Amino acid sequence: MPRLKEGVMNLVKVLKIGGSILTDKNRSSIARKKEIKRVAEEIAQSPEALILVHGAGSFGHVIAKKYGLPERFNPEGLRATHQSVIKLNELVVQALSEAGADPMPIHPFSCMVLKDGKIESFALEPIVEMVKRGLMPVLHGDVAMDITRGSGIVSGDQLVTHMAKTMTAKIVAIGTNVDGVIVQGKILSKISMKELPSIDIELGGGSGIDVTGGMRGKLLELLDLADAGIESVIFNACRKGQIIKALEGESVGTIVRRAT
Ligand code: IP8
Repeated sequence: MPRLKEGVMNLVKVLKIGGSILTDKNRSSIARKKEIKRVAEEIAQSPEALILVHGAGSFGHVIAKKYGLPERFNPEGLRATHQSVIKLNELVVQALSEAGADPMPIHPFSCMVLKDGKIESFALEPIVEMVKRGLMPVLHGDVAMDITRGSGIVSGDQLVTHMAKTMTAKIVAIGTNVDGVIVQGKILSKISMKELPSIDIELGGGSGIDVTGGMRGKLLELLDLADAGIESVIFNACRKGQIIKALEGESVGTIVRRAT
């Protein structure tokens, strides 16, 4: 039996790797295999108490849009999108395991429900047990059942904030393909809810097709998390070495902090 890692739940780290890093966001279901391998190798160097979430990229957004999700309840669209994001998750899990980590896939569609687009409940026990036994849960943006709307989409960013809050994560790092929150050409070193109104117009939707709100959606999730007392960092995971730095709490990108 694997040894129970005492105290590990006090050290939980939640890392998200955006779908635009792992896939070509404009072309349906095209994985960037070299990038997946590089990202996996970096993550495998700092795997302790880590919960990994990855975006859906073109394995999710393009297909969801084609079927009119999340606005329409469409069983075929739900199934096709879910099966597609699972394929990306398999590639990530495989790369992590080849890099020497002990990843386990978690498909949110089967273990959570939304209410009005927000996470209402999530079966966290398996994730907690995995972390305690040294396994790395690997979750992804997914379609989900919604108790008021029928169905919806749960973004990787929602999963990150939900897990970071419920597990009081020590480190929350969001890897994107930009250097952080950029306003008037400059990377902000810090941002809080107070600054949001003045920069709102500049927050584009990100590149490619995105049904979950791009940088703006991401920031809103993280600002809420910051106001619940958990800081996070948005950084560029395309730059070699940044993932490890972010996981070790070094300064990379923009820190999302509580409004003072
Ligand atoms: O890429 C979106 O997750 P995200 C999930 O983390 C789907 O925003 C199915 C489009």
